[in-house]
Amino acid sequence: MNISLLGIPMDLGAGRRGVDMGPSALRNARLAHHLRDLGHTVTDLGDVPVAIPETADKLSQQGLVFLDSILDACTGAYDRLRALPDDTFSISMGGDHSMSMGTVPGAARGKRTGVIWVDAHTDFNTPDSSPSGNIHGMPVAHLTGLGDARLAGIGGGWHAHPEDIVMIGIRSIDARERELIREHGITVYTMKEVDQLGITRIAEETLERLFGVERLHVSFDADALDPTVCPGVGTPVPGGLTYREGHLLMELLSESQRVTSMDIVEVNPILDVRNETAQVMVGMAASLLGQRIL
Ligand code: DIR
Ligand code: MN
Ligand code: MN
Ligand code: MN
Repeated sequence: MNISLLGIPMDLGAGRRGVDMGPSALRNARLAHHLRDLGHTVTDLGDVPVAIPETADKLSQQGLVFLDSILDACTGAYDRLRALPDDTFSISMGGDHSMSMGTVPGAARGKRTGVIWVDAHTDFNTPDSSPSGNIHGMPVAHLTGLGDARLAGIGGGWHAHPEDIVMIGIRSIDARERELIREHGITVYTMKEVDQLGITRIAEETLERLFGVERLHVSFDADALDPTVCPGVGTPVPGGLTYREGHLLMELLSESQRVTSMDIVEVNPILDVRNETAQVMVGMAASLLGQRIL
């Protein structure tokens, strides 16, 4: 398979600094090399230009911190991904999760696309519901067309259907965000369901639910995994996916041969221990792209 890597070195959407170094950390953990080992042809497209907090206009507009610069970065990512051939598998390397407002529509290429959101958080705040104003807590709401019209419009009118979104690993939701998730009927597998049902059943149900979509995108926030597995994240929440649960989910999605693109987000080398978090996330990508031991 042809795989394209795109870096979005952005930490404007997160409350803590450092995820702008995520793409470097993932390259350092030899993402391209591991994918080539699996027989893929890998092209690194380099990074999308992203402003830095020191020079960007922080001025929060209607509760949206760094709105203008995040819009520019997401639009840059959207344009790069949109221009790729349909059969190229894109991996977008973040960067904070606000980048997915550009990478998901870019990878969707105008088609009906299922979104598997692997995260400790639902990221379904709108500017009105957000307690922080941090845009990395808002990408999914904007992907469905809610919230700020500029952010919701990044994909040139493409939106995710709420029924095509499945979230896995969830264990942190803000009060008003919970109401929005219910109101819009988003499918959520919290850690309780992971414990009760197990990853195998969740993967089966997810693929069944997303049976009708043409494309399938996995957006993997490193904080979905337990902080003991991925310590290098800005908003760690205890009680996350184990190392094997993360791999099993990727392996089962890989077996389906239906996934067409991926984000790896929220890897924060400043908070990490010897680049472990990037290394774990490279392993997750390898499992999604067909790692076989036997
Ligand atoms: C929180 C934290 N729900 C917010 N969100 C995080 O600020 O909206 N998302 N950390 O990854
Ligand atoms: Mn997230
Ligand atoms: Mn998260
Ligand atoms: Mn729509």
